[in-house]
Amino acid sequence: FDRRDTRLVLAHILFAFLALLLGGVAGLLQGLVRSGSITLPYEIGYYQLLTAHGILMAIVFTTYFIIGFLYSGVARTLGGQLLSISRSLGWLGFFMMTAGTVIATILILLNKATVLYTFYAPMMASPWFYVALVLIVVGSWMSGFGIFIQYRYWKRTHKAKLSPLFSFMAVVTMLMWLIATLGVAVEVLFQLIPLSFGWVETVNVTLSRTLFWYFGHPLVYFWLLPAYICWYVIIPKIIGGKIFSDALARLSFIMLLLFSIPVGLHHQLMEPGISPVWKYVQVILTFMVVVPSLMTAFSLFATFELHGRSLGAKGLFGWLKKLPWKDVRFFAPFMGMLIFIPAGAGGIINASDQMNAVVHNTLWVTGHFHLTVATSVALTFFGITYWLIPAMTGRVLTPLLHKLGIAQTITWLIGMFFMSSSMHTVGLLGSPRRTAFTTYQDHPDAVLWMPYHVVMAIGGTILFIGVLMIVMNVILLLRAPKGYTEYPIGEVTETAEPTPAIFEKWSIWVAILVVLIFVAYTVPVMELLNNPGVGAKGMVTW
Ligand code: HAS
Repeated sequence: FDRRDTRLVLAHILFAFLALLLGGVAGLLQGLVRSGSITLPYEIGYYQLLTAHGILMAIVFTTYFIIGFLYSGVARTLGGQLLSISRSLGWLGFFMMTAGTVIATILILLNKATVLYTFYAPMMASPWFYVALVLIVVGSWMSGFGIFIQYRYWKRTHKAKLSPLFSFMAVVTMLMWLIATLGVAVEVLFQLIPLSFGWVETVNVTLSRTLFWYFGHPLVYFWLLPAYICWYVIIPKIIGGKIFSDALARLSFIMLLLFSIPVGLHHQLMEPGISPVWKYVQVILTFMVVVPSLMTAFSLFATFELHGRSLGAKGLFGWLKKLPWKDVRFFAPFMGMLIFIPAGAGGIINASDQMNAVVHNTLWVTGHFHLTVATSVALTFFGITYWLIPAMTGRVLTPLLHKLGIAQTITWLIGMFFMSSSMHTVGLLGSPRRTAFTTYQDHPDAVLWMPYHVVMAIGGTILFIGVLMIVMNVILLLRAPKGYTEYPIGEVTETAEPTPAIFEKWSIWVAILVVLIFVAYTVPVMELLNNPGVGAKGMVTW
């Protein structure tokens, strides 16, 4: 790697882990408050810590890690180094996002932006918090443009050639991000900033939530797709196998691009003001977005099984024994995949209207996203870190680091088992999400929830140890002995069918996506704009 590229990638990855550490402290504390184990000093609020936890972990850790990882893979697969314009855009993005993150974090710590990571109206932060969000979003666009430019240049200089799978997937990820963030940009610029500066008296609250979820659902796929890049492209190489099918992998990414945006209303199924017909349409589209994940599962099983059988594995599950269990680069992401099976099943439950009525706004939902983003995605990102840092810095992943990494993964799984299973269970018993310690005047139902909350806090404490372990491992990786570590990029099996060129006809996919978005959103948004009953004044939270 070019040293200048290493610097850019490392800056993103290390900033991500700093955010994980700070977010972890906030997460631990809010978990202990929720279970009634501690009371906070200096008038620090539960919701304040919850906001810090959500923003630092779900937005900052993920976005920085993703951009760093994508830049590394784009540099590696598209010419060996970044174009100087792409690198400059990467740095511009980094500094804009960092300025935004620092301002937002300070405001949250000052209790002037206690609006949770889903910052829609009517809750209202200091206007500067929204300005900070603009910096974060526009900064991430700059990084996206850097990736697009590198890809365009490669395509122009390699006429009629299929782009490397990694770079294709990186482009899909950033394209989806760009189109999805338009919704939140409109919300911030036309609703939240005018409301918080006092330029308008009221805003249309349901519209604010709809614009947020137009962005909020693809946000979760923005986290997932880089994990899928690792599962499709990196893992086959690490286990010594091959990618099952390039065409299938690209098709699943195109489907994720098309169906991850016009589905935001499945977060608003229980909300009045939106007609059931449009909720129904978006639920159908939600079930469409499940299909590429099922294709991913199929492809991964095929990769594992074909590889195992090529090594002589016998019986239905004999291939499992041939997987490199002692290699943390495989072990951590594999555990992420395994957990994604129940996590995804939980998502399908959420998306089903009647069952959503049971789980919506309960701790079940919190359990769902701690399995998806905080386990499947986080463990995959940790698994990537173990080879990415040494590959970028010219160091080796020692046997000791493999062991420490596996210990970290197991700690994470144990913590998450306690935390997430009690969240799912107590959610089904009706315990609300996002509520500070309360027994609702000793109501028998609420008293019944308390033991689960204590188990959640125990799980959260184990997870915090997991955060400390991964941060320690990152430091050890930076100081590992000098040497060579491979950047693992898989090859496709010889028997796979050729990839149709249509997958790279971006204008077609973007046009279909725009049509789908208009179909899914035009009428509900028109209805909301014409509904005067949904205006509200901002609720100042500070
Ligand atoms: Fe979700 C709420 C529906 C996936 C994250 N979701 C959330 C929230 C977050 C989140 C953060 O419809 C809360 C937002 C908030 O604060 O209010 N979700 C879904 C559906 C899916 C889904 C249908 N969610 C995710 C992913 C996330 C994520 C991924 C983060 C990364 N979700 C919902 C709904 C709500 C929701 C409702 C709103 C709830 C409410 O009422 O508020 C699907 O995409 C899931 C599809 C996944 C699968 C699994 C495929 C399995 C694979 C692994 C293969 C394993 C192998 C290893 C090969 C079908 C690919 C096997 C080895 C062996 C040895 C067996």
